[in-house]
Amino acid sequence: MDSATSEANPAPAAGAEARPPLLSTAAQGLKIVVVGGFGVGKTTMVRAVSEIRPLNTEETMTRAGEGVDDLSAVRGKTTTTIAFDFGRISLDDETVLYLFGAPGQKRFWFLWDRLFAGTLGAVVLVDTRRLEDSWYAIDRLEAHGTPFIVARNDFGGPPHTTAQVREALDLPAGIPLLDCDARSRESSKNVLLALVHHLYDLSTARSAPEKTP
Ligand SMILES: Nc1nc2c(ncn2[C@@H]2O[C@H](COP(=O)(O)OP(=O)(O)OP(=O)(O)O)[C@@H](O)[C@H]2O)c(=O)[nH]1
Ligand SMILES: [Mg+2]
Repeated sequence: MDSATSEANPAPAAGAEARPPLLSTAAQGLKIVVVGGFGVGKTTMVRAVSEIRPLNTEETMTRAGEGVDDLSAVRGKTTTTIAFDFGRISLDDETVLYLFGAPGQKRFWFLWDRLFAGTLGAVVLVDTRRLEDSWYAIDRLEAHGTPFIVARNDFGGPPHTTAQVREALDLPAGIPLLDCDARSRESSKNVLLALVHHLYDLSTARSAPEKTP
């Protein structure tokens, strides 16, 4: 990696305003993390949906990473996240999501536990060509008790059925699994909406009065 931190943040996604102020009606801010293995599209997703210019801590990958980083499935990838990505999206007049994209390389995984502090929910991005790369993310979230959903990012991998992906990830039936294209604002926003609905369902189930036998 180069020693200089990249400050070349790209412009917000097409359709996003340059820097809209936070709505005065915004009543709840939810911290959400996007996790998953190396190069599954975490930074891409935060960039695609953020309505503010996203903060990215990207470094150029150099030959120093040879033999350490497995680039076989991410040919053409030239940068990697070394700390985290940050973005913001207003889902409606009241709900604002603060998005944190985790670094995917193993040597930065020690940062994850800090990143999970105060997190209400997570998106686990997976690439079906290498599902095993996202096992660690699921393990950590389960250990933290952080609710999550899984989004299958479309890299043109093998056409696994949903059941096959669930089995490979050992995913309980109650955890939503959906398809997405992290490069698309609309598709990524749908993933975040699915997560918020999942969080809402979980909190409704928790607050429902227990049935007496
Ligand atoms: N075909 C395809 N390519 C994608 C998709 N999402 C991201 N990419 C590409 O995949 C590469 C990796 O994306 P990143 O967003 O850097 O992945 P990351 O998970 O943040 O990577 P690390 O931070 O290094 O772990 C980039 O070149 C993206 O343009 C997708 O849905 N389909
Ligand atoms: Mg990244």
